[in-house]
Amino acid sequence: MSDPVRKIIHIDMDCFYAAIEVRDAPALKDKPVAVGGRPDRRGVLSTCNYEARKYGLHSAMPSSQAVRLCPSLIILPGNMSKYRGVSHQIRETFHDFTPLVEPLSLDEAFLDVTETKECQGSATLIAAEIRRRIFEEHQLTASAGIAPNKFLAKVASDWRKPNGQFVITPPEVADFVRALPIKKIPGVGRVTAQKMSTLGMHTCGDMEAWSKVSLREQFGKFGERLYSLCRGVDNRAVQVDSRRKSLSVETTYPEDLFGFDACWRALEDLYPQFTRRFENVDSTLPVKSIFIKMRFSDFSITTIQKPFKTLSPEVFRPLCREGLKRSTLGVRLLGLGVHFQDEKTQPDALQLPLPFKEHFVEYD
Ligand code: TTP
Ligand code: MG
Repeated sequence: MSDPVRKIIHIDMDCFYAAIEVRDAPALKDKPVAVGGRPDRRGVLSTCNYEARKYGLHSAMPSSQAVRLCPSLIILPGNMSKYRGVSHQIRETFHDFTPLVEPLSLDEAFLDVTETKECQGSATLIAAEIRRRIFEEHQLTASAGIAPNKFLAKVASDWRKPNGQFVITPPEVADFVRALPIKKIPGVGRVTAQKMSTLGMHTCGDMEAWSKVSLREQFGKFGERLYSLCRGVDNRAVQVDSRRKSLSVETTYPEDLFGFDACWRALEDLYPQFTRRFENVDSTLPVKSIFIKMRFSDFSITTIQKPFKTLSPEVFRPLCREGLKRSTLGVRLLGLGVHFQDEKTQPDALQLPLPFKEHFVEYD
């Protein structure tokens, strides 16, 4: 017998950190507001409200560029413990509807409500009720996607942002994915999208014409996943015990990198992105090891790791040297990150200092 059709909700808070700041300082209402680092200290925006987005501002934009585009921008330093507190309370609300909750970061989670009896078992009504409660209890808005799997639910939660929800019912899946631009697929970044475009793939419908073997040839292991996703298929379960095993950031480069200097410069550029993600992570697990990932031009991957002692850009330097010894080919992708300790082992292992704490989902 085949499994019943699942009902998955993806909830994502709207401009989460900024929304909390505006809520707590009513004078900021209707003003462009960001949370992030100072423009004079090479800071970047963690996020900004929708008022600021009208000026083209977005997460990870250098704050100096942001104030040039929007001189009236108010940048606040942020308060992680407050955001964490709100996040945990919102999760409690999710648990009133299902035990199957998988938090992805402080402001996002998947819920499997296939067996939920509340709201006549309607996932659409459950999502609306959760958003209503979040607003009533926290004066914050959330957006939701409702679909038969995680991939589509995540795409759908972006469809009516902010403060909206969008449902994709099973009979609508085929038409929806056929028209879906490939850059909406989580894990497809700028470089991959560009490559797909040169191959004539602009929508999932275009990609459907490709065989699994050809997609694998072009995109490595990710190609196999793309084969399923472009058909709207994603069988991943909502994982309740989603204690993070690792956290990393990675980039595919428009041109292959050759030699230590080029790779090292690229890794130094990646490092601040890593620390930012770390700050948003909700993990209290200690770090076990640090690692670098390299994908060469033939798509082979190598990972170099060593036990964690301390965290700084410099500790990744010998790993970079080691990785480059493993191939003479150009490097098309670099990643760096940490593995977390299994909770059962070494409970007294080192904790990371506070500036380096959680969040990131890798689809690749
Ligand atoms: P997002 O959900 O990506 O963004 P958002 O909630 O601010 O806005 P949206 O309405 O588009 O969902 O991220 C959630 C929080 O994570 C965000 O408020 C701040 C933090 N964050 C960073 O610190 N750095 C980043 O690069 C990103 C993308 C998010
Ligand atoms: Mg959000």
